[in-house]
Amino acid sequence: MGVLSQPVVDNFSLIKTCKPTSSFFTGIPVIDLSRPEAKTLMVGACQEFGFFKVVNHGVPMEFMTRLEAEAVKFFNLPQSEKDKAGPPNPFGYGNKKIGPNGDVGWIEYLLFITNPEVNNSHKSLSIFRENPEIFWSAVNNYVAAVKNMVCEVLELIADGLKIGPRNVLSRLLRDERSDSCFRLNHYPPCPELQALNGRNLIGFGEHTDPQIISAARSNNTSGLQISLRDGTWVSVPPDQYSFFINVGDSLQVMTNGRFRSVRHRVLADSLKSRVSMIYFGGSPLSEKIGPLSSLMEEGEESLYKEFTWREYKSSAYKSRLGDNRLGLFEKT
Ligand code: GA4
Repeated sequence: MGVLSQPVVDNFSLIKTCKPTSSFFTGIPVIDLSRPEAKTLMVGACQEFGFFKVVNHGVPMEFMTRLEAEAVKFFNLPQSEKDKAGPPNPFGYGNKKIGPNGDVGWIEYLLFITNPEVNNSHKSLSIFRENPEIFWSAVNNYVAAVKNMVCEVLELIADGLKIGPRNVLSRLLRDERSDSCFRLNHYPPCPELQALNGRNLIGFGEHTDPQIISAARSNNTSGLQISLRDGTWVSVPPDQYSFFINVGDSLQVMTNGRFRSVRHRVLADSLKSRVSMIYFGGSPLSEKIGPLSSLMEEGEESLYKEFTWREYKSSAYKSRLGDNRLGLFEKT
């Protein structure tokens, strides 16, 4: 893929920078979905990192390349055309502004709900009126395949945790009321970066994902970083053929803190465009998010107050990106 055109830079002094970090981290667990040890390795990875890479995932490469090409086509449109698909409140096209509370980054994106029955606002995005079918079929094929793969991951996790039923987690994503969403991100190259005394520009600031689990695929450009248990930031080597899975806040709560909702962020590159596509698997809005009873040891108490996904989500949308959103729900 070629380098995409750059959106006009009005003011990037608002966008944060960070110190350059070392080379690629080589310790990210790689899980082969076709191997019998996958479930055990996954549980270990969710406890230690809240993050792992999946290979042999069964999602056709063609779905990834087709959707990437559609995304590139969209992000290459003139700014005035893209703006017609915004603002993202919460779904639609966004440029630099992330969420409703003043966060900004070196990014433009499209955000969608994946269950149009829940909210079909995105169908009316004017930008797609002329030839929406090709775009939506690329999105729908990709999302359906990734959702299936993520459900398989959640079933392996249930097996690995030795809890039943096997679909105790995946049923939440398969539910037609599942409140899942999907985003296409474009991090344009930022040549001015070289002038920042070697500092890096933040594309998407550090945060944890509020949902149960997320699956990200990007082109071959680096930028994603995760925070390890000791707080150090490490760079994830890009791999366009694989998926990176993140544990979200909801799964941390459902495992009563056994799994770690991983803090992550994306840094902009001075020369290369980064395009990523992320599926966020969330539960139905009315679902109570709490520790799975089958997992709790005798006498073990929940670390969290009771809440529904609706309550957590509404609290998340009142927060800043980098806030510790679960903090409000921890028992004192
Ligand atoms: C982080 C995970 C997903 O990208 C997202 C983000 C959402 C947004 O971009 O609108 C949020 C962010 C995310 C967490 C806190 C709130 C909401 C921006 C923000 C400041 C789509 C999501 O569900 O939560």
